[in-house]
Amino acid sequence: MPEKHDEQALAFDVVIVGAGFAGLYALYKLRKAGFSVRVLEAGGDVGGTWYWNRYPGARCDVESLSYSYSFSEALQQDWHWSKRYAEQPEILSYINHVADRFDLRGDIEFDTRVLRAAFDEAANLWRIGTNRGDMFTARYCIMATGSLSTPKYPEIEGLQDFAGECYHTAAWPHEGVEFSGKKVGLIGTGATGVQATPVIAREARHLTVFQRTANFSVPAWNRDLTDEEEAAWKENYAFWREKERSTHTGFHNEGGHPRATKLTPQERLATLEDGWRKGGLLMWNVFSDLMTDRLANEVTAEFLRGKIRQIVEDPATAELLCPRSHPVGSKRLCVDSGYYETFNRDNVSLVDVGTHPIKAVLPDGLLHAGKKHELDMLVFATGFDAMTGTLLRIDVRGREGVSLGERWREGPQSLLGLAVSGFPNLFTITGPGSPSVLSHVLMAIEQHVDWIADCLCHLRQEGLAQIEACAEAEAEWGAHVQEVADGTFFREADSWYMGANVPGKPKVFMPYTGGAHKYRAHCDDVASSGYDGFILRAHSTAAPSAADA
Ligand code: N01
Repeated sequence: MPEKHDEQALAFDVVIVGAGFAGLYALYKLRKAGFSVRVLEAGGDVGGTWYWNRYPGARCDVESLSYSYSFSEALQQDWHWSKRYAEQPEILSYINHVADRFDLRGDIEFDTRVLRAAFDEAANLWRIGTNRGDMFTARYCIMATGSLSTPKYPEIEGLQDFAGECYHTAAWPHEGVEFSGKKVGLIGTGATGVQATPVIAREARHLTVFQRTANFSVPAWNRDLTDEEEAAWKENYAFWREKERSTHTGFHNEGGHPRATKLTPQERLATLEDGWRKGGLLMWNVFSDLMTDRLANEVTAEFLRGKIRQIVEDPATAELLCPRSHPVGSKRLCVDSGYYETFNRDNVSLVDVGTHPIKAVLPDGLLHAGKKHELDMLVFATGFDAMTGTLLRIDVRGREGVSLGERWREGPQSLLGLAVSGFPNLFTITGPGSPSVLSHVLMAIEQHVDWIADCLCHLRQEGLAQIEACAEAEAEWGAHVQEVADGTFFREADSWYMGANVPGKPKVFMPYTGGAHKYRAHCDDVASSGYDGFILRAHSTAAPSAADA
């Protein structure tokens, strides 16, 4: 560990912010390529999302044999996944195993939150300040800060006055939470709330779920993996990885889905039943035109509403759980384990807070529609300031001291979700404008890290000092991202993809919907063209000119 405040000891080729899946792989890759690297991590250990989100029922909705690093064949072969969808503790053990296996911890500073990162033009360095009073310097700064890493709390009067226990699912106590004998109120019915509800309901004296918007959810049918399934992957990992890289979403089981409009009503129903039986996110692809054809979407929505009515015994509760405000898939599809069944329990009630919002938090409960709900515990499954929230909480300043917050006042602008004009030698992993959260995110992370590592090697080899996104190319890419999203139903939901869950946040559709496979090919073309759309400079200069390009 370097001596604090020792400038020499805090100078690196690369500083990476975050030690989740992205930061760890970036450290591994760049260190192997011969760069000196330091990772700064706010948490007490590795894991990112999987370090913080320890709420009951937390689980991955991408199949575990797929949701793992592909960069090491030996790692793929050695690691044993127990379930079709891995639960949070198992994923965190995997991440810890990776950190130990590749000896990564020695280059990570834990409990270190980055507060500011400023580009020093004269020195051609990033100066990165932390909550511990240290100032790191690096030629390159990589933000591996995650897309869903700043918890969002609800704006409800009296929140601070609650006298009982109060938790956000994304900041869950490491020692766990005791629900038994308690009256628990859960706010939020997105992917997190849907996972937590059945588990809390089994333990609590009473669970009240406060629902503002009903969401579509499909069963995970989670189960133990068989030896045969594991062997089938392990014998052919290279094949499965190639398959993942060739699909729109990065999922190995995507492809060959029919257009609903080409099927008879009976065939559509059979396809939907098959999708339900298989379960999981595959339902997002059940029809290839689900996100572009109204009939395909409405047929699927009605099918899913029918399933809710079959499962939930009380008709009024079933109707309340039926989503109507948005097309299927325009908000992240939830994947559950007994969510709808939970509302048949005597100790569970559902309260609609969409028609009338929660009025106030009281010391011993919630006030809603003139009624007091007495509670011992409040659980917020209220999501995140997604995609930009964590980046903008850091005071990032590029050339001429311009802040990222100012640059993104009207919404994020980024070239490929990788770099921002005016911020040389700064990279974002799975940033806005890349497929990131709409794809298999580990694939997306590996693709970005590989691209950045190749880029840094190229700069080193060519003796170049800087790379910066060109403003015109950035604007062109941003327009393309919006245009592709316009051709889908994604904009029709007030989702976190749109920034709609955070009051005052610009409503801009942030991820790239054009397909992970096409995006990957485009990034490869950019690199092989000599970084078309980027400005490469031999020396640090002030403002770029056309002659630099
Ligand atoms: O967050 P969300 P999340 N009063 O924003 C409600 C990933 N993920 O943590 O819809 C009442 O989706 C809000 O209501 P509304 C996945 O990508 C993956 O659940 O805004 N309610 C909504 O119901 C996912 O999409 C896994 O009207 C309030 C909920 O809180 C992303 O993380 C597991 C409220 C927030 O839902 C985020 O999911 C879990 C208020 N004042 C998550 N404010 C995997 O399986 C907010 N809400 C890998």
